[in-house]
Amino acid sequence: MLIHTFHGRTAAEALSRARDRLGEDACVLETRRTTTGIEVLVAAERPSPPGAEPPRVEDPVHALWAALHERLRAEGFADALASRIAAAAAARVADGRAEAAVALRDALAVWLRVETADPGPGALVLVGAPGVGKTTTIAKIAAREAARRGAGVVLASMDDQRLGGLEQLEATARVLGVPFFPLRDERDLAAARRRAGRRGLLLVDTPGVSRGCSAVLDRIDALTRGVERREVELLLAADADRHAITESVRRFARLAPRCAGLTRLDEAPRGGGLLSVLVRTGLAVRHVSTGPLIPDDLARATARGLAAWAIPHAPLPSRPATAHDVATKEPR
Ligand SMILES: Nc1nc2c(ncn2[C@@H]2O[C@H](COP(=O)(O)OP(=O)(O)OP(=O)(O)O)[C@@H](O)[C@H]2O)c(=O)[nH]1
Ligand SMILES: [Mg+2]
Repeated sequence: MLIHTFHGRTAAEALSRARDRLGEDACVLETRRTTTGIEVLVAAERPSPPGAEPPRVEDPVHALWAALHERLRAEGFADALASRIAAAAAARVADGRAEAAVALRDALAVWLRVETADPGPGALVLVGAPGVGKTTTIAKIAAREAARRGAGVVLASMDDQRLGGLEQLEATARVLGVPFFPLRDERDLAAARRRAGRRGLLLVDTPGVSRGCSAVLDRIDALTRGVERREVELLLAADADRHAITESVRRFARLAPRCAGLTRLDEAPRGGGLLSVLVRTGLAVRHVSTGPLIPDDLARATARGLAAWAIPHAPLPSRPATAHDVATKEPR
């Protein structure tokens, strides 16, 4: 892949030059304002053959839309969303009001929903596919909520199927100095809820629900449905593919998740697939996890932070996300 730079008074003019020279394969990486106009950084798979007829550019804004659309597709965005975002961004980029990545992020952020309310008081139940990061994330949330609230945080786990499932969280609870309850039946749940108190927060870890394993889902639903002020947060792993994420949203829909938590942002090579599913399903995001460390790698989601994570300034090499990139600070 070769990188070229083109100048113009406007981005449309610079891009038109790029298209004349490199043809439709050219992909805009960046637009920058300079003292004399706009500079466009363009990647092309191969140089145009010497003497080749330059391709005609009929509409520079359309050409810009096509380049932005292509770039979003390369970041994993679904076609329909990529079209809309590129359309919203193209006009701003074409007349020099914003550079490409900023215009795309702004256009994407409008479509993303975030849950700004803190969890609780009540019970927060974390659910998700096996290995998505439920136990790690609930431990991070417990550490943060214990620091924020001071008291009234209780950890509980329904994960008695996996060897060591309960012990893992019990050990975390000991370190954090919060009570822990294994949940086998309604009586355990009622006791844990009482311990948290009316204004407290009960955090419930659940076993992973595999595809087609509705018995585990039934058990989670049956046990937690009656608990006062239940909130379900569905964890989605950012490094899973778009179809697996869509299937996971469908699988857990019957628990009526209030919001999603996103894990493994640090491991995902591209973010477009995940965000496309979120936009299509209208799920709001509350927590984002950017690494395995407890309690460090957890933050509250912001639409702009998520957009910046999914549309990096330079698509190659990919840049690992940090909690700082994708989040705001927890409210004190
Ligand atoms: N890189 C990275 N690793 C993570 C993240 N969250 C969790 N992990 C790791 O992923 C692995 C699985 O995490 P768990 O918290 O046990 O996942 P789980 O959903 O509880 O798994 P099951 O209970 O078996 O369904 C562990 O090695 C965690 O350290 C994250 O955001 N980024
Ligand atoms: Mg677990």
